[in-house]
Amino acid sequence: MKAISLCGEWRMTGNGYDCTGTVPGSLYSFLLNAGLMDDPFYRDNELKAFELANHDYAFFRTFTYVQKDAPVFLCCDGLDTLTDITVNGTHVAQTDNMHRSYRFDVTALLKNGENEIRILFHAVDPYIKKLDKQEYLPGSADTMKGFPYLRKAHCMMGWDWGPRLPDMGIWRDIYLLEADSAEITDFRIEQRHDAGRVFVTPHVCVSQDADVTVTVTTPDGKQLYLAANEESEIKDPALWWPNTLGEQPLYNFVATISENGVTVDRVEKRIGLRTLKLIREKDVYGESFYHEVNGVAFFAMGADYIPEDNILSRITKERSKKLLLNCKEANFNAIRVWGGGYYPDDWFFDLCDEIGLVVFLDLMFACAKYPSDREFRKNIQEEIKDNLRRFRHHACIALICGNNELELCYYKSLYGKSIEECPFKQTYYEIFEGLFPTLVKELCPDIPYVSSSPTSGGHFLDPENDDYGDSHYWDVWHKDKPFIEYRKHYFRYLSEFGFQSFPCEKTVNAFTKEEDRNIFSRVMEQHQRNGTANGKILSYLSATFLYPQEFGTLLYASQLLQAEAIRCGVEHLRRNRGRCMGTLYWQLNDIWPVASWASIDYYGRWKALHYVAKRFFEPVMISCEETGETMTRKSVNAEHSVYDYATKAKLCVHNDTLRDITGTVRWALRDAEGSILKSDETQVFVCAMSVTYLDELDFCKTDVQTTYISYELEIDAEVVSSGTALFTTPKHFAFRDPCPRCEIDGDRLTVYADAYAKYVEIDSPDCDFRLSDNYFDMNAGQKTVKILDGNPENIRIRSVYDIR
Ligand code: BMA
Repeated sequence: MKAISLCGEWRMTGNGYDCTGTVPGSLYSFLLNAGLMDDPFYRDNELKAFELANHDYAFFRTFTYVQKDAPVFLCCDGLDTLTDITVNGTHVAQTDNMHRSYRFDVTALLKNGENEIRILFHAVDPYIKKLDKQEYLPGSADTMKGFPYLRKAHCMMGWDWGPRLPDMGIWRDIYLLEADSAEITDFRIEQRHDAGRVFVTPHVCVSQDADVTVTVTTPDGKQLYLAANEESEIKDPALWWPNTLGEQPLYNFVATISENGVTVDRVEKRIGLRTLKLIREKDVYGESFYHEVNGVAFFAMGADYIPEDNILSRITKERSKKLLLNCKEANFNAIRVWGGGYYPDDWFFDLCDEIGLVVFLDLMFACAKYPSDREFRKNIQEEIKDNLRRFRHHACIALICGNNELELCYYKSLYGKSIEECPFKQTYYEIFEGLFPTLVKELCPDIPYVSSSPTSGGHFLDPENDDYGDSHYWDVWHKDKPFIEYRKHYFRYLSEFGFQSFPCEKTVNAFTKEEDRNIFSRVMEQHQRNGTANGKILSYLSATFLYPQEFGTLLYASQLLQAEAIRCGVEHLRRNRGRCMGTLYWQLNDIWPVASWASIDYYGRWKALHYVAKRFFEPVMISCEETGETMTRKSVNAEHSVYDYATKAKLCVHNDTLRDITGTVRWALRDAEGSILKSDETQVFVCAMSVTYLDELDFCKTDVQTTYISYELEIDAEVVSSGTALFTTPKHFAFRDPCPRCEIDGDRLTVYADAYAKYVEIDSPDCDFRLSDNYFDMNAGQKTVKILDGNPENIRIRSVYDIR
């Protein structure tokens, strides 16, 4: 088998444009690189860019080919989306699914010498509009009408955090394949783990008789020969573990086939030796829902991932690597790939294997009703097969999920008809509870499947039940509930919950002019896609902080609200470890510069939440469940002139590591200066993979406006986790000016504060840098952090005191 690449330089014409560009590439990438369009992310340029995509464009190139006596296939790993393909003027095929890999026989069409391939891409908006007029398919209202008709990443057509930029083009590899020999048509490695021993069976399928060889290179570089289609033992197996639980050793399997002693085809798969199960067993609460790796139940900690850019060719391995390493740095062990985007590239899964992030992987169906015809069914069946085959071997894949929120949307009659009378019900069963689990069982029997996220087990049986399956909880945010509302729930595995914030000033400056820098300006609202979100941010702000006079302070305050909300949820659920076994917050990243639920913005800048996540996902952590006057309030908008509160604090030590720990917990009740009024310390022992509560502290109605509690956990003479808690809202606390300042010494940055300082932010308007910690609380004194990258200059430090 010989592959001849057709990537590289192509020409594109249409709508009066004629330019060249690089494939993989698209309408927008070609026009941007040729200087023929403005940055679609700047101000409201999205509208002009949308208009550009309302025309058809032809992508074409010539190539030299030397004819041989063998069949030749045109292989397209990603065509986005509606195409007509011709080779030397003869029509080859029409395609309509960007998620599929197509293979067409072009043997009879190629000639010796120069050939031409031409792919005509059709505008999607008129196409889906027309179909939608015939039969309306409801779905997310933020997305172009009719989007469910098209097998194109839904969020390219708009979402409640993404613009409508329905780009088109050749977004993955395109090549000719000369089938002049036998071919490896399938290669799957089955594992069997038995009392510490590991056995593997490499299943190799070939197109015709040939000699098959399978080798494996172990993580320490040894090469072993294995028999194809037979079980062999891997001696001294090095097991793969998620981040923070162990190492990520990988074994490289290679299947080769030869004819007359010459290698004619070769396929490589890198795997990790592990068992990774989803445990769903009836228990006192309902039914468990957790991952078990190598027999060990672990608490999943991470966030939901969306595509990193609207212009797909800009999503590179280097860029994803940076993002995923940022997840590792924030102590993630899991990530959910959300179903409204696309199936990630091989290298995305490679990175998750290497970093140790277990992947909760949605199939690409989200918030919509889909067509019920046979042709659509066939199309998605091929799509799922292509993709399962491509990524099923990865160590990181923990779970395949049929869709995002379909069961929930229909259960809640979000799209009109109640589920009883919904004609889509039958289609839903057939696809998500019939076809897909069958395909998963057939192609990757070891990977657990769930029909939807969230679900309580399928079949429209109360998908919102906290005690069964995974949950999406949005009452905090979409229903304006206060943060502490999280404490009323004990989800089994919370795979979505979120809170929006604005990106920092540097990011806002990149897409605005000075006159736009007001959150209600036309440009800022263009970059805020959740209709009521700005009002919500202001409402939560009014419940929490003083009114910020400056635009930049408002952005900062919004990030603290977000960090505080998610911290409140995660710490509570980690305190209930065992009953709850996972928190994946919505959302990790952005597709463009925007106000959103992300913890890392489009430019890769960490919002306060990402730094705070690093602390609340720390495997060994101390947290505080405080009760004070804020905690008894009914809702953010409720009357709060009368308080009925207790001032108590329950400290909890979390140990999500495989070893037991002993340490010292210290707490202090302090005044606003940071001076200690009362303090104590106690020894703790916490078993591996468990939590321990300390006795409740009762401060008997201490003055909530002038006192707060600080707490820390010390292990082996090192403070490994610490924090502070107020007994009132920050806006009602009598903060003193901490006069923060700092000194840099090599890669160390030391902050000094004269009084208690909450959510200390160290940033610069002029440059980007990353620190080992930021947005932390300080009792008066000093704190040193490490500069991880960048060169901090013109540093500006602020804290909650400055929100006024
Ligand atoms: C969830 C997601 C997304 C959405 C988010 C915020 O339910 O699945 O559809 O962006 O809510 O509204």
